[in-house]
Amino acid sequence: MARKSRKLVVVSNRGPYRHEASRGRERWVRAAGGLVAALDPVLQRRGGVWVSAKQAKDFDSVTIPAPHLDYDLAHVSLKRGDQRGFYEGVSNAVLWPLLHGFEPTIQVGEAPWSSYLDVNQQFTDTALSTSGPGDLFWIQDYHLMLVPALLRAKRPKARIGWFCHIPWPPPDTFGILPWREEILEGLLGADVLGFHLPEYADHFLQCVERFTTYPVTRGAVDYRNRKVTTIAAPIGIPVEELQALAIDPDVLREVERIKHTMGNRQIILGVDRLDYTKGIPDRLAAFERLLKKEKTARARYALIQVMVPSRTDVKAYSDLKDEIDRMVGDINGRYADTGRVPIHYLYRNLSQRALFAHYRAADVALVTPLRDGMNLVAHEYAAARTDDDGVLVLSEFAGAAKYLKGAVLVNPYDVESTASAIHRALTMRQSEKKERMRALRAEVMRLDVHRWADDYIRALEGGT
Ligand code: ADQ
Repeated sequence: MARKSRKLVVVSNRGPYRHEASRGRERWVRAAGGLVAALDPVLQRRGGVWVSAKQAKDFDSVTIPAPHLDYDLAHVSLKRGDQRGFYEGVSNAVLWPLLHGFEPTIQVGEAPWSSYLDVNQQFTDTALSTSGPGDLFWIQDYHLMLVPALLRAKRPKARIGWFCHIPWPPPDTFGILPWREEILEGLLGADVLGFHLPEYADHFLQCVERFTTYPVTRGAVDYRNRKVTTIAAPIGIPVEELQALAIDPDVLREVERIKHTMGNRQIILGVDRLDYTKGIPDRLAAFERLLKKEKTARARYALIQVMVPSRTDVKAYSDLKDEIDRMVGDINGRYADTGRVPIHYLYRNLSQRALFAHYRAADVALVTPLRDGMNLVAHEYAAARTDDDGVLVLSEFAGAAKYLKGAVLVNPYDVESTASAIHRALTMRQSEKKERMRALRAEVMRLDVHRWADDYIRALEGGT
């Protein structure tokens, strides 16, 4: 495959693959999550190197050629204390909730900021050692917001981009951070800062105006004789590859098996990384509401909730897992009949094939986060429905809601109206379903991830 001349150096906390070797056998396991789902196909097509933190079972070496990958992997080895302070203490306990606007849960005072600094420096060192002059740096997400300026200090002429996979809040929320100026200075080391929505980019620029003295004009910051541009670059999925997967004969056989297992009930599907931003308890409450108010619902509808474990060492996440377990048990206990339970609950990572069989089998997909940068499950569901069937019920607080016009939009905090929206989706006329799904699919195709990456990289290369 033809390679572009400038090497792409992607830098993110979590890498795309975990290398597992035990008893002489090697296995590469792809990480679940939106960032990897989007960037892996981009690097597979373009080549380059992906720098990420070493996971427990990864190789120690700096650059590893993985047999099935068209790009290299480079690892940063973090000390356990640094990993805990940077990842759990700052990134997960403070930055993640704050940037999503979950202010009351944030414990800023105790956060080990020095680990965040150290780890950002280590990522920078590895990125420098795996690259040469003229390469393009593309830093990902809120874990690494100081890397752009640290790279700039060593390579003043480099082209450096950063992409924010999650929302960016207004200044009143961002301003809670004691390190707000350091973070803004860190990011302003980049040439291009990308966000899913124009609204997030505007919020960022408002923060620059509020907390620094650098002038902002027409979407860009004048920063020490450089221009730092912000762009709205909505992420997508590799549509062609995923559409092909959705009509693979093995997948279609699995679709039949799933439908058969559910009897003649309509299937409602939820697919999420376990996270409090995804609104899973509120969704379960809405489903329960539906079971309660529609007398025949338990005979007609079933919910399949697939949840991939995430940040399992963090207390807020294990507490949430307990809450969800309890709710599922409670609802099933209340509404099950012998041989028929309302909620089928799968707590594990599914293969892409299995996931797509579920999308294809589902009459309704429930994507109801309380706040989400974009949400690629919404895109994947539409890509899977090459049959123009199925209805997407989508939270108005997901970035995807700004783009995916064929969805039924809901306020996930409003349990009653979410229950009504689910019911409406389940009983929608075929002609309306088709019309909505066609509109949805057209939009998902327009937002293809390869186009997202091409547009971003063009901006990063300076429009050349
Ligand atoms: P995430 O919060 O990880 O990403 P999202 O965009 O919803 O979220 O993507 C989740 C990905 O994980 C999807 O590709 C999905 O297929 C996969 N997945 C979920 N459950 C799974 C399971 N049980 N088994 C296997 N795979 C599973 C962050 C932001 C999002 C943003 C992305 C990309 O929070 O808002 O859309 O980055 O920028």
